[in-house]
Amino acid sequence: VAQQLGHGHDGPMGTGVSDRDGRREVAAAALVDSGRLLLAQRVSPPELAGRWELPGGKIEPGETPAEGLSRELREELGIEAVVGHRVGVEVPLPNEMVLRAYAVELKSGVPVALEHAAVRWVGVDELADVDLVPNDRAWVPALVELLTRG
Ligand code: 9L3
Ligand code: MG
Repeated sequence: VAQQLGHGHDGPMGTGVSDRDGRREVAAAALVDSGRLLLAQRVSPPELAGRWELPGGKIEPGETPAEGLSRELREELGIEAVVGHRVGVEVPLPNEMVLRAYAVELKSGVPVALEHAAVRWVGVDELADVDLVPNDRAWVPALVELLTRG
């Protein structure tokens, strides 16, 4: 109810949209097209720069996760996308945030690295060798399944 009314939890980083437990969500896209997964190479912070992630970002107050993730993908990659079901485990982040992945389908456009160093498509056989950001590594088994079974 709190989220529907737009009254997020006031955490240490300020007011934001939050779930039942008072956590702000970061949503990431498991975007699969033609049997390959889209990865994006981070430029910041320094400890994550050069490593690969599922693109996405913080859900803003008043947005559903699907709306917020669609916005992030428009901003970061210049694409229109359809956000589907949850994928893999949820990952606790510092500052009362939680990271969740969603299966995403490309609706229109071609992904371009507007806020990343680069983007790349990887097949299931390449996934284990990618230098993923630590937070996203817990998703590898679920991503393998998504790429294998669709
Ligand atoms: N994060 C981790 N894995 C991801 C994404 C999209 C984000 N796949 C972490 C990095 C930041 C925080 O979540 O600490 C917010 O993400 P962003 O706004 O820097 O993309
Ligand atoms: Mg981001």
